[in-house]
Amino acid sequence: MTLKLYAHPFSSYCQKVLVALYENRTPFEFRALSHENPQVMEELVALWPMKRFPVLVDAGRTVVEASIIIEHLGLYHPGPTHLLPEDARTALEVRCMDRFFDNYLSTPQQKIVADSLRPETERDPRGVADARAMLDTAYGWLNGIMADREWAAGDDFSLADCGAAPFLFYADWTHRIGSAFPHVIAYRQRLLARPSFARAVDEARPYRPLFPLGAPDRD
Ligand SMILES: N[C@@H](CCC(=O)N[C@@H](CS)C(=O)NCC(=O)O)C(=O)O
Repeated sequence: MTLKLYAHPFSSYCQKVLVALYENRTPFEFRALSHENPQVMEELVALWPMKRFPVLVDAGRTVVEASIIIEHLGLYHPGPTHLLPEDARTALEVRCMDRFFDNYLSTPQQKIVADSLRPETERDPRGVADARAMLDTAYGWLNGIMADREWAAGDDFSLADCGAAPFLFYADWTHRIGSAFPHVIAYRQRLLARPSFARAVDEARPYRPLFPLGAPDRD
């Protein structure tokens, strides 16, 4: 086995890569980050001083950033599910949607959660209000896009859906997707029913008590 993934099962960006690995049943070694095993965290920091995860090591080569890891898997370990279309123009739409989910769903969602972990005196209410407003704007835009699409970039499950799955999952827990956005709610349900993501969600269930805002009793 050449692949090692440094990751935590409850992390959204790690789930993004896990969905890609599970889609193609790609074998890998899960280097689970945990307080009980500081050596794995030390390995991660040595590989990637940014201390962000997931990080993939493929036969000694370090690959960082979830989207790049998924593209790397497609190039070096392809499987039946092509997460990046071969046609460059179709691939551009996939990458555009992937950027949308990272920048306008995950980033504000993480901002809200990270703020809740700060001491009261170091909180940033304005930043949190802006993040909530951005999530509402993102839900509205995505609702229009998903009105006539099954998956984020059209008919085929892609890289963009790998990120959309965990990001919409946690965004809804953080800032509820209102009934004004039925196409986003339906898309989130389709993602939850996708076996690759359902597996990632199930594997992360034991960690739900760790969700800083309190995990809702659903999903
Ligand atoms: N741009 C990175 C973001 C990765 C990221 O933010 N990962 C989170 C876990 S979901 C993390 O490393 N958190 C640790 C920290 O913020 O210290 C990617 O696409 O992989």
